[in-house]
Amino acid sequence: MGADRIAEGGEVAAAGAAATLAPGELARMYRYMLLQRLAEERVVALYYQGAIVGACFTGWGHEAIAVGAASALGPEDAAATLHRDLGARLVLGMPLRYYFANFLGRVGSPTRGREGNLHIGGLGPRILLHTDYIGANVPVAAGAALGFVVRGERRVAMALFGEGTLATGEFHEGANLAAVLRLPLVLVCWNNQFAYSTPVAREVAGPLAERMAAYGMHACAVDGNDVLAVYAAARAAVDRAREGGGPSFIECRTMRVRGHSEADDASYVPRALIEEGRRRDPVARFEQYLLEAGVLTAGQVEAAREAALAEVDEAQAWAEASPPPDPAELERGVYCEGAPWP
Ligand SMILES: Cc1ncc(C[n+]2csc(CCOP(=O)(O)OP(=O)(O)O)c2C)c(N)n1
Repeated sequence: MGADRIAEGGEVAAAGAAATLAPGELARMYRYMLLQRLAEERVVALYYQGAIVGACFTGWGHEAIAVGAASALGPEDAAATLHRDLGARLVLGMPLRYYFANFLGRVGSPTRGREGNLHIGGLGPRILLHTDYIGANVPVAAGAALGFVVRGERRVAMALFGEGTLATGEFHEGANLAAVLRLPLVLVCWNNQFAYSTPVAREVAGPLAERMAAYGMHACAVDGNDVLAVYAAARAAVDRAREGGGPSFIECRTMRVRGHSEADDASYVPRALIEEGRRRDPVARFEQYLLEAGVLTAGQVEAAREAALAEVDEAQAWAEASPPPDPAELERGVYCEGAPWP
């Protein structure tokens, strides 16, 4: 099966997507991209103030991928997200309050303040538990897709992950199983050029989409900084999966414009690459598109930004009002409480 390629930049697909989306849906995608950006800017500021108890990761520059991909899912579909996918979780219904409570280590988070990072579970049926072990969220999502098929549900599972995932054994097992069983699975890869400090050419030989087409699944590459291109590719893949057409792989090309975490200055990345990535900022690009296409006025853009900032303020204040965990609770939830069997 040859790679079902979308032209570099995904302009044609993006234009098609824009035509099918109502202005309200475009504005909704913009709102989630703004929320991810502003919430992460706030958490980075809190990190440098010493208020964050763990490591600080962001999906800065990945907003188009997280929001574009998740927006293509139906109301019953599920996704296995990772550390650059805050926007996807928000689209799928995670309250922003949980994001702040988890980073601030407060009991209001689903981890009850015992995880100062992004490993938040218990977020309802649409968001699969964050699997920190790189590669492992692909077989988890493939298993969810298999469960949907076995139960006769017309649901689709999605996994989002970095290109570093393609160098793991778990990725191969999950992708292969999905291709062989033609599972309703959509693999969304954010190729941000580096897996921590390893450049993509040292992780995977050859174009990613060609490799994935050889697994026996549909594969394409899109501009990951263009939310409409990501949405168009994801929407086609979700529709195909739901109709029994099997799994798809979407390479979303982008650039990691910060370190792996805030503890990393990314000194191993050529500055020109980072600067070029920042020039292609997905939030600014979508904002410009919405203005030029007459979807939003400058006043509406400003209002959207103020509303998103107010949501961020509210979520942070809610988390700060939540107490830190009681040390007596340390072992709660670690081991099985009560007998799970009769
Ligand atoms: C199996 C495994 N090895 C190492 C790590 C530590 N680790 C977390 S993220 C990461 C880099 C992953 O690269 P990529 O998926 O390309 O995403 P990036 O974080 O570079 O954007 C590493 C090595 C891990 N979580 N799991």
